[in-house]
Amino acid sequence: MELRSLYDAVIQGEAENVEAGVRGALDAGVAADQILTEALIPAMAEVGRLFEAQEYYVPEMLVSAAAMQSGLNLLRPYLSEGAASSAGQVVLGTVKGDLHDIGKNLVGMMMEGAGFQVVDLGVDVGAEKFIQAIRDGAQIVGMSAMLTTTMPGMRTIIEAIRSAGLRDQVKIIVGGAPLTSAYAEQIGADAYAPNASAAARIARELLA
Ligand code: B1M
Repeated sequence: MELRSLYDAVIQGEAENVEAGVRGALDAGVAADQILTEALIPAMAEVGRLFEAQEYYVPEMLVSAAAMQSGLNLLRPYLSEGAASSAGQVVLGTVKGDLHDIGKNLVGMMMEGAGFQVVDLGVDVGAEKFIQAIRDGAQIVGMSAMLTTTMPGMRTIIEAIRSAGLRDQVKIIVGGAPLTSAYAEQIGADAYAPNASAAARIARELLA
């Protein structure tokens, strides 16, 4: 299957075709990051456009997201390839009220690929769970938000980490489509990462 058909299969939410397409592309020697950046990620951007145009509704977005996730699962071993084991421990989560997890999952895979041990708290995560993870040894906190309504929750979490006396023990990276580096600075994060591979690179730099 060509990358164009894989792109279409994500938009149509055809998980089986996405899996077959990813396997076929890998077998044909296409690099995992090319599959990601030339088919899967642009397909989800198109799904977002269709949603805004009211051609897609939440159920279609969900089906496409599940198809994308099936493809990502197959890419995981390739994206995590060569991982050394101890760059540090990262705790990741999508903030309270927000259920988008594909970008966060991708960040987790790239972090694993960069040698980090990743503790993934999932979606809809509040301050308490991040704080516990820091107490359990996380050196980097990575927060994702995809909604303009949930991104202020990042500031709340950073303030709670500070109130718990833990702010100096961790580096905090934030990301997600509505975020900017100016916003990251404004809420007191250490860094903003525009994409998953930047997140992994920045995490390494912050701990260097
Ligand atoms: Co929703 N959704 N969604 N959605 N959804 C968006 C985000 C939206 C932009 C669509 C649109 O209108 N064009 C819009 C937000 C508008 C806004 O806030 N201004 C939106 C909306 C409105 C909603 C609902 C409110 C819809 C409704 O119910 N009426 C609802 C909210 C639910 C909730 O969270 N409480 C909702 C629901 C959903 C689904 C559940 C159906 C599904 C998510 C399923 C899932 O994630 N398991 C979904 C989807 C799929 C999308 C779009 C179409 C795709 C998101 C995605 O996975 N992209 C999205 C439109 C879009 O983004 N264009 C949209 C692919 C992914 C690889 O990219 O997540 O951006 P992304 O991650 C990137 C970077 O952002 C970055 O790295 C990744 C790439 O390398 N990154 C980080 C992300 N996190 C990072 C963390 C880091 C560093 C980098 O450091 C820690």
